[in-house]
Amino acid sequence: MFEHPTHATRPVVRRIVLVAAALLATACQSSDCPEGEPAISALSADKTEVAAGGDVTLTIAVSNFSMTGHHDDGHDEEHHDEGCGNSGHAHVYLDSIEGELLGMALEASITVAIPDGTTAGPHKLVAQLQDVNHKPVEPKVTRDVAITVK
Ligand SMILES: [Cu+2]
Repeated sequence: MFEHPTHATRPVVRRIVLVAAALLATACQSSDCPEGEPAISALSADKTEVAAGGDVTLTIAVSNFSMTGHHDDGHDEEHHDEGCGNSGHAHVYLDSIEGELLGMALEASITVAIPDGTTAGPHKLVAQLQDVNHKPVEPKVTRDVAITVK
């Protein structure tokens, strides 16, 4: 008997969907596209006191987030897919996210310079997760570490 054409075409459609899913998975490895709520699980500085103009090296530990970079870092083009989610980098600000942007961390460690002229006393270095377009990950993920400027 004549079989309705949709019965014959359905397995082909399913195969195309599977191939497309496999290609997407290859273009964006699952380890680079973590799921779940992204977080900065730890933020530490290599020193607690620093002179204005001096350097501080921060170590940023993240969970459910992949440090893949951003759109204009000149590498890692395959990760510049909006659909990848939970990937990007971290901004480091002085005192608050409205404060001066000191640097962009593309990996777990970043050295930033405390600006000349920063007033002596207690300050904070604030790290915030950003997507590949330098937009804060929503809901916003920030963590700070206290430093004293001498
Ligand atoms: Cu950025």
